[in-house]
Amino acid sequence: MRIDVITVVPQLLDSPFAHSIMKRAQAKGLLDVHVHNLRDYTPYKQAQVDDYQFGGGAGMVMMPEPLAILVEKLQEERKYDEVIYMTPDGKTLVQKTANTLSLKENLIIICGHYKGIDERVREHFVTMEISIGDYVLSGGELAAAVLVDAIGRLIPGVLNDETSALTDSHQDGLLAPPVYTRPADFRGWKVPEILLSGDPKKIGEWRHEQSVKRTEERRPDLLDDDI
Ligand code: 6GU
Repeated sequence: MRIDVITVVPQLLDSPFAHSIMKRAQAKGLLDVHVHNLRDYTPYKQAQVDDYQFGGGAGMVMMPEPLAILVEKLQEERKYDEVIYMTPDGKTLVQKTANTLSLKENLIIICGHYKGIDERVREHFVTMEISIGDYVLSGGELAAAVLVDAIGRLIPGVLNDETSALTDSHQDGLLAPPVYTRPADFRGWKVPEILLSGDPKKIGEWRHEQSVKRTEERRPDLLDDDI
């Protein structure tokens, strides 16, 4: 999968894709992330990419032309499945969306900054608008990093048995069960006996019970959703 991220602050995305699972996904050739500095594509003087909003009001708006130039250039090079705009007024990201997007070939992700992007770009280029939760970030970059990570780790072949996504919280609509490692007795705090039993069926049942219990206690809303 190829992901093209468009931003006015590319430095914010230097680290998130350079380590751990995102690094491995790229090293394996399964994920190809390209971060573009929008300022390299503006036709305006002094690398200008934003301007005052019509009608007045505080905050700058990202101009349509640099975005149109870059998105169209990319679209001439290959076909994109989605042009995603990261915005707090988008649809809240959930695991199901990450699962669906992980099966795509090519994605463009636009990070908004300032007051956001000119509405005409949303109307004519953007196909999907995603938020990562009901709070406001200074820009879409950190949200884009979250989205790329959530998608990237699900690309077939990225995770192995050790890091399998199948047992993640949310993957089956439930929170993950508690996990333990050595020592079996730490300061008198003991690991649940059943996990030491060596009985995979019993352990599986216990984990499922724990998942349901945890979800009921912490996120009862998840049990009402039919996902
Ligand atoms: Cl996608 N962008 C910004 N700026 N703030 C957010 C967000 C996105 N998702 C939640 N808050």
